Amino acid sequence: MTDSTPQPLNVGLVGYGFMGAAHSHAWRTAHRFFDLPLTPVLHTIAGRTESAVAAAAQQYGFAQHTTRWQDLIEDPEIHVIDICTPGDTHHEIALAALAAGKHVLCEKPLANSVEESAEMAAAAAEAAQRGIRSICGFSYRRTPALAYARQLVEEGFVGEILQVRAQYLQDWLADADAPMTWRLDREKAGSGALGDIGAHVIDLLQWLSGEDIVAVSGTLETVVPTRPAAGAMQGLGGKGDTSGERQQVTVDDTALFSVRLENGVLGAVEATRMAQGRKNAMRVEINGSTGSVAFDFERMNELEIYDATAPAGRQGFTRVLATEPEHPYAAAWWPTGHGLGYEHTFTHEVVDLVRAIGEGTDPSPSFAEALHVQRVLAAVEASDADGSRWTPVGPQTPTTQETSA
Ligand code: SOE
Repeated sequence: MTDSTPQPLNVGLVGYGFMGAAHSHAWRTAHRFFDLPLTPVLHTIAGRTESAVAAAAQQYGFAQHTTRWQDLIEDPEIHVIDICTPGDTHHEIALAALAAGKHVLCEKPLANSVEESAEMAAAAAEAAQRGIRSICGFSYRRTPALAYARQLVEEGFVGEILQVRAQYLQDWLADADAPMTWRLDREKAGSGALGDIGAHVIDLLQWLSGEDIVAVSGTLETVVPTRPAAGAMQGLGGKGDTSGERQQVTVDDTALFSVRLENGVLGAVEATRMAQGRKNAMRVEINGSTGSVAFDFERMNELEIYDATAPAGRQGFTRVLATEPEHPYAAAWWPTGHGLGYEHTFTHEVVDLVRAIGEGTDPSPSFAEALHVQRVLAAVEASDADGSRWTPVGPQTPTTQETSA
């Protein structure tokens, strides 16, 4: 009788913030809801501060913890390195992990520059020849409704794509006294809304349409140039010390840009953390000759579809509840209509990575795909730097009251 128990897949995770928590939940749940060829084990978590990483190990369920990420690379028992730290550390950790023969899950954006991303993509391609798998954490692709939207586009439901648009609207920085955080420091984060949330919708537009973005024209804006030093709260939201000095924000709060897809289609993209009232409104819409698909993450279990081939009297956007067995990933969870959450997209990301490792295939999005997202980010920054070719509208034409005064 052969033992069919799946072998353990020991995970070393770097970072214990928001993404560390989300990824840990994914590693804990993936094999409990999906049949996997390997069983993830929360082996060791690494973080800079002994007390914080010890607490995270306890809270997230890791057997061990360390303040040196290098310990994970050097531990022969660890099979996967999961990078959940700010973008300025991705390059060093990923290159070391791939060289050591560890599979890698790296949060988005891949790195803080095209140069770093290109080196990571080259290292990942070389490692794949040695059976080492790597994936970049564009987790929204694994929202059932969005994965279903991609199926519809691939099947030709929308017909010829005519136009695309995407928004990623948050408001956790709309308060000018929201404190400084690493996400507002270019050295740590690489960019602001553009790379943090804009990267998600850039990836989604390319993935859903099947077309790379080949040109952009854009503008970046830092709406609030200084902020109070970080108080008790770090990260998203919370109040800083408003009595003390204010520190310089070195990234964008808002990014607005047009995109040209490889097939010539035009699109509009907006990413902002100033959209008062919009908490995590990540929206994407694909308009085609025979139909449209539209998604809003704040209603993440729903996909709106428009069938332009339906009889005229019955045409209109239909709200599809993406909780049927026919919808990607949905069958593993609850009966129809019960819905999933943000955290499930990370579980699905882990499921696809573990299956790829077990089957010896390369998961998507690859580092090469993530490198192209990085190129789009850099192109938007370059477009903004050249003044975005703003055309002044010209002097206001006086109203009749003004002329008669
Ligand atoms: C902050 O804007 C953030 O946590 C992003 O960094 C994540 O990638 C996104 O999923 C939610 O918002």
